Amino acid sequence: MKIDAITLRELRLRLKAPFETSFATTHERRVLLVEVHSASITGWGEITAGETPFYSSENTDTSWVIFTKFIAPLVLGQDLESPADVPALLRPIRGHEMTKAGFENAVWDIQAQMKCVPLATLLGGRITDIPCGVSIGIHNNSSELLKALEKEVAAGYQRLKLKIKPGKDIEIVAAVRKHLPSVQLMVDANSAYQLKDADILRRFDDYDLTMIEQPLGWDEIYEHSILQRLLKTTICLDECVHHVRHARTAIDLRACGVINIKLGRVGGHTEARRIEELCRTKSIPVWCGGMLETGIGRAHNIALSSLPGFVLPGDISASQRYWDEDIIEPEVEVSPQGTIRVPIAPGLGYKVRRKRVEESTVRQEHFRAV
Ligand code: OSB
Ligand code: MG
Repeated sequence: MKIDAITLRELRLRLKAPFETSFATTHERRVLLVEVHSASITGWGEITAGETPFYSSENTDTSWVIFTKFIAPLVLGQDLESPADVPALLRPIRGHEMTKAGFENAVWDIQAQMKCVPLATLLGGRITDIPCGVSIGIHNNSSELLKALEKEVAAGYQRLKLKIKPGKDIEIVAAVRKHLPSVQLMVDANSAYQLKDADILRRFDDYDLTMIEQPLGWDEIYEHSILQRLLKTTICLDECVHHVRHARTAIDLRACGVINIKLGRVGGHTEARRIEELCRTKSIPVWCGGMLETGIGRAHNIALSSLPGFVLPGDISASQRYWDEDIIEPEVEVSPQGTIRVPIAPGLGYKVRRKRVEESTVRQEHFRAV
């Protein structure tokens, strides 16, 4: 498939409600969408970088620069045999996984459409209804938090993930556990603790959490291996894992018992599949994380989650939890059992609401092969 042209857009999309983590509060997303044109087919990808460099070094502004100055010139006019060739093509660019993934995933969408199969099938997916959880931002009012959690459980979501930070941790988890004694519950610290906080983190062992996500430094696999020996609760790594070699290091050091695979953070479907396969062979369960994506990023997450290693509920929830109106149709919906049906239409399996995309676009650049 020849890469004939690309359109890069920045969209502004207001979240239905602000989302607070240990590192930032997001009110409005600045999302970059990648539209790749090959002959008469259009594929879509989303760059999942945040607005700030507080989750990872990438952010909307660095992604724009890396894409326009380095990725577009490298890929335009290339004739690819497979989307799995994209990582080698982009290898000269170090890091910037989320930016690369925006392009690579669009190429996967094109390949699935060319073969007239759902993207999930092209990736090797077998799960037809993926289990879903929700990620709940830090709340300042605990009765509001409990109400929000009840609502999610009533909607069917199979597990709750609470964002935590120092000072907003043990008491909150204790209150939630008392209120919802049997729910699958986990916490995500987004690297807000240090090894010297091990005594605090050990107190989570009393609340039957399915896991604690990324308590320590964003690039600290080794210290997580020390912490894991001190905790009963399973550690799940998020920020630390950018490729399959990080995953292998973490597993071999016993730094975690679970890995959150985020498509952007690992550079796209090719690397995500490698990590899924490694984890499956090593009996490490995985789940698909989220980055407050629009429907396009969400559709890619759903396709990825159909792979057999994705046995735990992911942070993939309904469009309506994030947006008044998503940019795809149908919007992503969750069944009363807390599952999302993997679409069976070719490609991403959702239509892009072009009008909504265009209305939300604040800048765009078009690249054409010469
Ligand atoms: O750590 O998983 C995270 C959102 C932005 C940045 C990091 C994270 C998150 C989430 C939200 O937890 C997941 C979602 O619902 O998209
Ligand atoms: Mg996380």
